[in-house]
Formats: sequence, structure tokens, C-alpha cells
Amino acid sequence: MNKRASTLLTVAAVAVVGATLFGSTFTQSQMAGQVLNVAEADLSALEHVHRMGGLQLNMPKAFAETDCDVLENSGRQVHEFNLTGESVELPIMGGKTYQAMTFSGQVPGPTLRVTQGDVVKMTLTIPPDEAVGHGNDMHSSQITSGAFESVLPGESTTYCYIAEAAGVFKYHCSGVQLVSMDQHVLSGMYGIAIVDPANGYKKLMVEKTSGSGVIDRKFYPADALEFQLQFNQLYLTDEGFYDAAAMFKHQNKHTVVNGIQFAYTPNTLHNQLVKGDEKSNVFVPAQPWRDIENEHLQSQLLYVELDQHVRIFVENQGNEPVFFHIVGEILDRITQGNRVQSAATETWNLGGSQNMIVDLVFDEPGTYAFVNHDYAAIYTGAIGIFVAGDPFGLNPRLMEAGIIDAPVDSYAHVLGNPSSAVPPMGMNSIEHPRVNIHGLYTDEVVQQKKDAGNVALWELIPTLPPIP
Ligand SMILES: [Cu+2]
Repeated sequence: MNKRASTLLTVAAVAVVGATLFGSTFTQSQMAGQVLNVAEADLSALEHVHRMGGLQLNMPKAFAETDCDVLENSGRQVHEFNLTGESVELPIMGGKTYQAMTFSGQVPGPTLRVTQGDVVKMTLTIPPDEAVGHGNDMHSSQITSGAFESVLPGESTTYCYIAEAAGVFKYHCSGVQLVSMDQHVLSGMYGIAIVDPANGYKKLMVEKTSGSGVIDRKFYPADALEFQLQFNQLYLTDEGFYDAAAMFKHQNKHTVVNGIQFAYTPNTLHNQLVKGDEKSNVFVPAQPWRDIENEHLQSQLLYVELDQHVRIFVENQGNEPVFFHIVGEILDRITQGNRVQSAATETWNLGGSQNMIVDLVFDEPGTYAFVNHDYAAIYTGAIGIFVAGDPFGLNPRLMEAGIIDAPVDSYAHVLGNPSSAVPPMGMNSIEHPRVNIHGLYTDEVVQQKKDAGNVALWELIPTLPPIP
């Protein structure tokens, strides 16, 4: 054993002894603020360690710090995340409604976006007229669950934490002191926090074959057009109330993506654009949210350019597995946390409260269905459509109709991408050319989206000139 290895071993052993002595579970590599340069054999420091009887671990307090006063003055970026917990009646397919529980009047709740190392200051307020209390367990935090106790009607609670780990993280109501948590979450009280890696996202490598056995590698910059897709189920009685018995039996009748069944399938506008007839279906006759009368609930499609780096944040908010698959595409990269899990794979599986980041590039003009590759889930709502490029050859017609001046790379330039699927901008985000108002929202949230400049398609569509 050479001298350097021997020294390392000694220090490692001392560190273990020291950790035991001082009751710390942190190992040497996790210590902050005190670094021994063993390679340089800093003998005076080593002698100091020996005199102490072990390493006096400098506990990395910041990891556990939750005091808002301290964190707000820590020099870190602070993000205020203000939510209200409110019960409202919201639509489901078939013209019915259900008794929803929401964060801030929308399902899923607003997406929080921060950078790894930032401070989150979460405040949950419960209006006085709300019947029950609510809590919020943010999976991007690492603080004692005592912080997630329920907040009573008319009250407000704040807690702070450092978003230490990069990735996608669920947040959800923790019920009334954990009681009825299932009802609150499955009725709509869930959302995600996206924590961008401190050093940004990685560029994307896509492998192709030349046909001669040679692998061609193409690299795409880290910047990407981003979407968010949150899978869940509804367990409801015919009257629209939460059905716990159905939940225990795993018998859901509605599978939702971002709160809505079949949220990203064609509607009458797409029929008109593609076929010149709103009653002539583009895909299949099942277009549940087809009418313009459905306004912000009307189903929309997801538009991307060809050869564009697309990043999708996926969370399984529900009670059933999600076998995420895109028909006609290969998932070029799967990341969980900040670690690549797979590349060039067909399907990736998410259990309850599990997430991933899908990076991919759509290669050819066309329509691509994303699904939960569980047929019961597909047939009850877990399917949506990506449209890549101009597969319908609409550019000349759109130009002739005066809707666009020049050919567009995706229909997002005309129709926008649905606000329910567009996350807040992050450090490597490509801005969507246009965003339309789409989602399971209260009227107040619809107005907020309008005020933010999102286009109301139900107002724009009737003004478009007819396409023969
Ligand atoms: Cu709740």
C-alpha cells in the first residue's frame, strides 16, 4: 500500500469514528465548509484531527435549514410560492361536474419552477368559507413532515426550504392531519415543482445508423421546447363525489392527463383546418371535448417542430402505474432526478408519485400519440397527440387565408400550445411561439391566463376565415 492510499484510509477510518462519536450520519464527502487536502498531506490538520480524537464534523446546516428568516437572508434566490386551498365544482366529460378540491382554482395546481439550490417560501392559505383544512407536502423539500400539518379555514401557513435536488417533484395536499389525504389528492389537490439542475440540462445525443454499421451521433443543445404531463385518475360516484370504495378496488372510470380526460385530442377546429369541415374527423370519431362551447376545456394538440429538442416533464400523480409511450417515436433519453436512466427506449414505467424527464426529437412530419400503454387507461382518457411539423400541408392554405404571412415550422405559431401543458420558463427553455388557454380552471384562473396574454381560441376561432 503506497503512502497516499494509506493516509486516505486513515482519514476515512477517523471520519467514520468521528461520525459515530459526534452522532453524525454525514460522511466525509458530504461535509461542507471543511475540506482536508489529503493529497497534499496537510499534516498539521491531520495532527489536529488526531488531537480531537476524530473529525469534528462541520454539520452542513444549510441542508436542514428551514428558518425563513435565515434562508431569506442567505443570499440564495428566494421563490415565493403562494397557494390557496379551495373546493370548487369543475366539469368532467359528458357534461357532468364533480366536487373538485384545488390548489388555487386549477387542476393540477400551478407549477413551481426553481433552480437547484434556490429557496422556496411556500405559503398555503385556506379561505374562511372553505369547509375543511388542507395541507401541502412538497416532495422537493427535505424537512420534517410536521411542516405539512393541515391549515384551518381562515388561516395561512408558511414554510421555507432549499430545493437541494434537481428533477420533477410532486406536491400534494396532506389532508386534514393526513385524514382523507387520498380524497383531497385524487379530487385535484396536486401539482409539480420543477427543479432545474444548478449547472443546467445536458445536451441531447441521438444515435442513428448510416446503414453501413456506422453509428451517427447527433447532438442537440440543452435548450428545449418543454411540456408538462401529469397523469391521474378520478374515482367518482355517479353524482360526482369521491368514491373511496372504488379507489380501494382500483376501479377508476376516468383517467386524466393534466386534470382532463382526452385533453390533447383533436377538436372541431382541427377538423376545419385539416378537412375544411368541422364535422369531418381528423382522427377517430371520439372527440369528447370537440365543441367550441367548451371554451378552455376544448381539447387541444401539442405542436412541435421537426428536429427540435423536446423536453417533457412527466409525473404520475395517481394510483395506477403509467407506462409512458409515444406511438411512432423512441424516447431518446429518460432522466430521473439529475441522473440518466435510459436512452433510446420505447416505454418507461412510473409508479405512484414517480416522475421523469423525457428528452426526444421528432424526426418526421406527422402525428404521434402519447399514451399510458395500459389499454384501460387509454380508453378512459390517457392519450394525447403531438403534431410535428406541417403534416397536413396547411402552410399554403393558412397563408392564402391570411392567417400567417410565411410558412411556419409548427402550428403552435397559429394555434398556440395549451397552457395546461406549458410549464413556466426555466434556464434551458425555448419559449413557445404562442400559448392558448386550456385547462381545468375556474373562471378566475381563465381570466388570469387571458391577462397573461394567452390566446382564447374560442374567441379567435370564429374570426378565422373559412378554409374551403
Ligand atoms: Cu386538501
